[in-house]
Amino acid sequence: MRRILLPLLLASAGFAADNVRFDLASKDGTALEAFTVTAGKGRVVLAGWGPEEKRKGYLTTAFAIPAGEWTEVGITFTPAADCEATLNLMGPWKPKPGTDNKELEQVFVTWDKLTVEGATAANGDFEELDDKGQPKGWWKGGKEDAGNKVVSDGAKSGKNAILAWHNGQYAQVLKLTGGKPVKLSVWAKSTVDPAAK
Ligand SMILES: [Ca+2]
Repeated sequence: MRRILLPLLLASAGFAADNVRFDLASKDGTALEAFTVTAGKGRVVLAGWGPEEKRKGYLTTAFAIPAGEWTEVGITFTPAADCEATLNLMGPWKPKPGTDNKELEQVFVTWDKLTVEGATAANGDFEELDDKGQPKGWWKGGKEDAGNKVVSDGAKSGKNAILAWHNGQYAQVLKLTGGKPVKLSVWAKSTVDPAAK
């Protein structure tokens, strides 16, 4: 039994130092099953919050990547039925000390080069911008001054990438086919050393 438990405990300790996160949630609570990490050091689990009936359709990830290096992170999963799911490129939930979890640190993540197998993602490279300078096919979440934005310096591919955090995301809706595995890969960069968290 100990041989099984020890690696689990170590994995759990690594999770506490995460600096990258994206979420994927089916709109109607359709189950997202057989999920596992395919790239990067991290984990994917069902949400432990929100309405009980929707948790089986809500995947949340946590990865620990080296600061300042573009790193591929990814997961695979299979939707139980046809559904639409919202992909949220964001950042880890990190409350500011002494705020009773009401205020969060802005742990920013730069994102680029999203590729999806088994479904179609729009503008995964963030190269197509609309007349407001926002990436086509994505919507910008959070308050107007949240600080999430397109960045044109040091992208992983092409010219543009996006900067996001927990309360300032970029999201898009993916149409998924029941029983068809989806493999999602995206590149992330963090300015925060995972060991510093
Ligand atoms: Ca790009």
